[in-house]
Amino acid sequence: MRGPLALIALMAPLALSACGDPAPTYIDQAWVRLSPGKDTPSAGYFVAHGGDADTQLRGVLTDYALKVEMHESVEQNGMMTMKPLSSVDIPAKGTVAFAPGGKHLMIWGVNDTAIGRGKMQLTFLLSNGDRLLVDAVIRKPEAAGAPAAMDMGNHSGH
Ligand SMILES: [Cu+2]
Repeated sequence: MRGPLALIALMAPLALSACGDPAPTYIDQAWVRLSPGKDTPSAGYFVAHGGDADTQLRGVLTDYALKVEMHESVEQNGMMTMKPLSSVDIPAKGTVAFAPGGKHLMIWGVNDTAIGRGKMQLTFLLSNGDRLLVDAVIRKPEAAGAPAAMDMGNHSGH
């Protein structure tokens, strides 16, 4: 009986470290479609990749804008509107895309320093306590390759 017990004793720390170090949730492909006017919000997009465990995105912060909200564009009675999201599920091993016409970030007052650099750091807050720091590329309206509308402009028009 000594053999198997010794083996188990050796394996236990390995199993524990595997448990304590799961594949993390991560964010990539982050970009911001800069609003053409200072008074209208810009829109932000990214892709969240779930790790080994389910989690939720609870919010997004940045030092480079006045305010960030999570929104979803939805069709209601044939009209596109958007509603704020307080949290978004990121299932284990799943992929959640914030993309034009669907979920998006609404970003007010992107600051000139970030615009000059062409990128801004966003902090994604997860329900498991993790904070993910991600650089989002800032695309000027004329370079975004889309008519200046969609997720920008006033809040009713989408
Ligand atoms: Cu919005």
